Amino acid sequence: MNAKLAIQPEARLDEISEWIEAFDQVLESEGRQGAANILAAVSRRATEAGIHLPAQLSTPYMNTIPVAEEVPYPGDLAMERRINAFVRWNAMAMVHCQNKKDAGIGGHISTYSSAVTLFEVGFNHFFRASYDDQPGDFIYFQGHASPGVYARAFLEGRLTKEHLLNFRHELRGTPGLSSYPHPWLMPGFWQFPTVSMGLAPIHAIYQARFMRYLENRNLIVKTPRKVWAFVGDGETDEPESMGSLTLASREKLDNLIFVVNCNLQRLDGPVRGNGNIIDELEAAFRGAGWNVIKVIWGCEWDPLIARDKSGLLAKRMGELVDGERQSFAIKGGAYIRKVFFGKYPELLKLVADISDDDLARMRLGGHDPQKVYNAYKRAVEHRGSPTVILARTVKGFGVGSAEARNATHQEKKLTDKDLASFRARFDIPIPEQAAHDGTPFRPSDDSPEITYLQERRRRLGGYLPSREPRPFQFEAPPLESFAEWMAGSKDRPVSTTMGFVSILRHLLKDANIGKFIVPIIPDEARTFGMEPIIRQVGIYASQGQQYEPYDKGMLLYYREEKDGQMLEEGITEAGSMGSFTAAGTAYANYHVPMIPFFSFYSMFGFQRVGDLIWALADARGKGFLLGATAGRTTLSGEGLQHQDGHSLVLATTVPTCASYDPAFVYEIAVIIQDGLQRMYREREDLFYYIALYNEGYAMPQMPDGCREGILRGIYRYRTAPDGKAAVQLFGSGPILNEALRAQDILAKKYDVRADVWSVTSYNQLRREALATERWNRLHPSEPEKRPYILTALEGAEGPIIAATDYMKIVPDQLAPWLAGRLLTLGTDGFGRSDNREFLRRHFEVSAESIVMAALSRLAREGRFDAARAQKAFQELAVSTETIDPATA
Ligand SMILES: Cc1ncc(C[n+]2csc(CCOP(=O)(O)OP(=O)(O)O)c2C)c(N)n1
Ligand SMILES: [Mg+2]
Repeated sequence: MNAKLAIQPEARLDEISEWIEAFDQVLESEGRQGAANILAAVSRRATEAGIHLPAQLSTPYMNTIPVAEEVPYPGDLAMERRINAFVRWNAMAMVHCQNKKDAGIGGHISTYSSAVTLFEVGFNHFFRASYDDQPGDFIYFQGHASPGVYARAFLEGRLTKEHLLNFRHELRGTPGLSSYPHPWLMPGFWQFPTVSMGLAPIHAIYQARFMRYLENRNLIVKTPRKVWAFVGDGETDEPESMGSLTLASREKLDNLIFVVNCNLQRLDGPVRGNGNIIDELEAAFRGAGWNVIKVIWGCEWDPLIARDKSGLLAKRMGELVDGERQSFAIKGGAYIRKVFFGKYPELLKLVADISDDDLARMRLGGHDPQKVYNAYKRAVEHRGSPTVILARTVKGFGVGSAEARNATHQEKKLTDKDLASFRARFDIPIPEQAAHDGTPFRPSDDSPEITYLQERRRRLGGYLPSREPRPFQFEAPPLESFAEWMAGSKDRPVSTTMGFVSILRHLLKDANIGKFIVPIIPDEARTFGMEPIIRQVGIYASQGQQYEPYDKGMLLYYREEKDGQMLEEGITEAGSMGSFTAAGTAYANYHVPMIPFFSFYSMFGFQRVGDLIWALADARGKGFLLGATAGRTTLSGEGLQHQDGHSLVLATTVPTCASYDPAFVYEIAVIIQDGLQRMYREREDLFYYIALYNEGYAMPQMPDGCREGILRGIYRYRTAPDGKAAVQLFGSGPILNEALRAQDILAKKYDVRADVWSVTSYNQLRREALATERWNRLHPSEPEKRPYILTALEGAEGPIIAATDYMKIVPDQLAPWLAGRLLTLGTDGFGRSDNREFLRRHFEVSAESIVMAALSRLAREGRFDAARAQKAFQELAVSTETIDPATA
């Protein structure tokens, strides 16, 4: 019998109570562990008998930690309550004042109002800062709670009143505060950009994993430090929030603590009006192997729960949907009595001696420091898996008429009445004037509150958040050490991907920097020919290799090691970006200059994980992103979803991303060597995107004098065979070969001379030209400067035909400086499954198409016979009447 049984607790009640009694006796005599063992054995027996009980992933709607197991609060509760009141006030005041001054400037009051206790218990008792050589905790703060973090820093004396009064005014000559956590904007303060929902959770998981990686590779010492992530309950709907939970449990990341601020609301309304977000999250996290701690009810509920012998209170707590729970926070004590307790007459008796006002004041768990403290303590002490704390709070807690309302998220200003009630509710001890105006207020340095707060932080090592990059020693390998790749492949066909892999293998052996390199791969190593790297440095496996790989006898066996260097992430580009970001910011967070090289299928890069790349830039991340299998016509066979013709367009949108489209392996060597130098030696905050292709061809020797051109974006690769060129051909990536073939055809068949240029980066050329042009615009009385693109093209005449395996808009970026000379061929439109020859013909980027573009343009300029040009289309079998590939 395999059917699932429907459990009917009412059936055979007598017999069931006998079993329960027997169990109670076992519990008493054997203790909790003994009772658990017996239950597990009975459950096993039931399975053997073919009985399949429904999986039990959620527990009653109660606190996970029973009162009897709580420890007393170690701090001065009354004092901390006053400090909370000050932080609350200032967080509210900074948003309130700014919106009075500058209507519509925005900011959030409600998110932090619900999170105050969650943050403050952490600040006063748990969050460890780094001091001397002691590394601190990492905290991912809920982005919309930033006013609270600023308000605390103000009380700590790290920020001034001027800072608070310039919240969201960053461009006024006085130091302002950025809206949300942005290390780019406040590099000494924020460590982690968190405001794009879902990114903090995934980043925190991969950060905790990367911490273990560094420990297991002996690059940092092992410490009990933690990664805390404060997450909104609405935020858990983002796939990135929940998508990597099993990695955290699989890797036993007990250095990771999620705190989900369960105020049951998101921006528009309830997170699960008709359901129950806490139960849902409990089941998901528990099912994923996390330690779950629910903090639902505050201390005021304890005596009621203790007196409830009928179990009805627990039943009532669990049977509501979240839409109903929201009403209890809004409608006051009489309503709570009538609707919550009144459902069962027995429950009304429980609260008979409690006034309506007191009923309304019964706190939820997330607002009770005692409950929050105990949950944090358990989480910190827990071993073997990550912990999630599901803390029940009220959105807009204390924000007068906005509390728990659907619109509370957007509330920016309080009315006079709300201000007064806010102050009264939290008993905020501030002067009358500040209270009336709603302006920031800080007690004096020697006040008991500030003294207490400073002492707590002193004991925990200092202030948080704090981003403190330190100088580090770094020797980039000199260009000469790449001689092998400068020399060319001696006619052997090699792809730029293969060339890159061999450069990476070389770097991994480098005595100075080899150990800092982190190769990251999302299940694509074989596609890129990276198997030798698996063998060379091993795949990081925190458990080591617990099996004998079947291919152990082979040279390139699948090698996993506890101190393996490569991160084989499986099929998750988002997760790989999590690792890339952790590694690429390790120079600041761990003071170790880790150098990530993340190679991925380019089509599944920028357009899939673009927001994570943006956050990497915000975090001042470094490293190399390698968009392999690049190009809409070079990746043959795969078709529409695989062929990438636009990553370079997206790359140019990220201000700190230097992007390149190299044709030859020596160009890659030059770019990587310079990148290491700039990012790690000169400590520029930028990262690289390099397009890598899988077409093999002979790699030439590096011509003299082209290093600067490679780095700046263009150099003349082959001048016209004899005589002065009438036309200039630009090519990038493998399409450079098409330009070279076109150069031959033009010379031999049509007696037209052309120069061929390798354009390694239209993006970099445009940025430089824009910067130069801006300078010229701002300095009309000074001699004009010339953009590099014009200096490089000095003396090169005639039309310019630019051919690329990317969209036409990539070369077109230079149009403003090329005075109508530019004609672009590119791969706009959806890809197709076919081979390179047919793809290039379809997208009109073949050598023949380049020739025709040149002749056509020369004919229009009256420098080539038009009829002859028209005839040449037939000679070269270039169709003039096919459908435009851009719309095909
Ligand atoms: C990716 C993304 N989408 C949308 C938003 C806009 N947004 C900001 S806060 C918010 C609601 C947050 O709700 P929740 O996570 O429950 O946090 P709470 O404020 O309730 O604590 C939304 C939709 C965002 N910041 N990021
Ligand atoms: Mg919420």
